[in-house]
Amino acid sequence: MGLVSSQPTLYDSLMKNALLAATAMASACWAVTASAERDPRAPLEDACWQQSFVENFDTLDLISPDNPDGQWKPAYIWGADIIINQELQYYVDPARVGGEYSPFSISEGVLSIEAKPTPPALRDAVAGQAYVSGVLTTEDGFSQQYGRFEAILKPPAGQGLWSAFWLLPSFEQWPQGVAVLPEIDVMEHIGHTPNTVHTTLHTNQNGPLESFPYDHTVREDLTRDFHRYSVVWTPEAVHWYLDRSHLVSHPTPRDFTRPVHFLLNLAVGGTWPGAPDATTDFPARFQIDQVTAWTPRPSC
Ligand SMILES: [Ca+2]
Repeated sequence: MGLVSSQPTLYDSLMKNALLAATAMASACWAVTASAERDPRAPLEDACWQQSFVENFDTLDLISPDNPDGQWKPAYIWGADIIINQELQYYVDPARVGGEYSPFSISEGVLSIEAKPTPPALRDAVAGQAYVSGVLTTEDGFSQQYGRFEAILKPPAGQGLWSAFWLLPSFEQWPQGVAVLPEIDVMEHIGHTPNTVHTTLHTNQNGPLESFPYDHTVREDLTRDFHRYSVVWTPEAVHWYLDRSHLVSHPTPRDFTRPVHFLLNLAVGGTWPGAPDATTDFPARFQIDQVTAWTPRPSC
C-alpha cells in the first residue's frame, strides 16, 4: 500500500465514457492556462498530479495485535466508547470482539462498511448502542499536508444513515488542543436525501468552533453508482470536486497547518440524520472502491 498502481477501478469501468468527455474538456482548458496559475475551477486532470497514496481495497490491511503495522485503524483516536453527535452505532474493532464479527468486507476490489442492528451476542461489547458499524482511519499510517485527497465510493440510501469521507490532523496523543480540529469533510451523505452531497470545513481559527457547510444537490441519486469525491487543499483555499468537476471553494482557515489523515465511516442516527425507521434497510453498506492522495506536478 502507499505505492502507485495503474490498476483500473470499478468506477473507471463504469465512468469511462464520461471521463473521456471530461478529459477532452480539461485538455482544452489547460492549453489555454498552461503557463498561468492553475485554475481550481477547471476539471481535475490526473496528468497534473503525482499520486502519493493509493488504496484499491483488493485486501484490507487492518491494524490488529497480529498486524500492528497495518494501514487502516478501525477506531477513532478518542476510542470506541466515546459516542459523538448522539449517534446510535458502535464502531466495532474486529480484534476487540474476538474476531467473531467484522463490519468490514472486501468483494471484487470494493470495501464495504456494514451497519446493522446490534446482534444479541455483541450487546455486552458495544456500550449499549443499538447498531454496530465501522470506521477506518489512516491515523497511524498515511498523512499529508496539502494536495489532493480523493475517494471513489457509494453511500447507502435510507433514513438514519450518515456516510462520511473526511480528513483530520494527526496528533501524538489524545486529547491535544481544544478538539481534533481542523476538519475537512470531503463528502458527507445523509441517506434520506440521496441526491445531495455535503462538504464542510470546521475550524477553531478564532477560538470557538466555526463551521462552513456547503450543500450540493445533483441530478443523480448518489446512492445508485460510484462517484469520485475530491478535495484539493492549498495554503490559500480548499476546493471540492464531484466526478472531477468543481463544486465550491473556501479560503483555508489559519489553523489548517498540520498533515491530515483519511477517515471513512458509516454512522447510524445522531443529531443530523435522526434515527432509522421502518423504511431503513439493514444491513446498510457504505462501499469504497479506492482512496488516493496526490501532490501537484509543477508542470501544470
Ligand atoms: Ca478497488
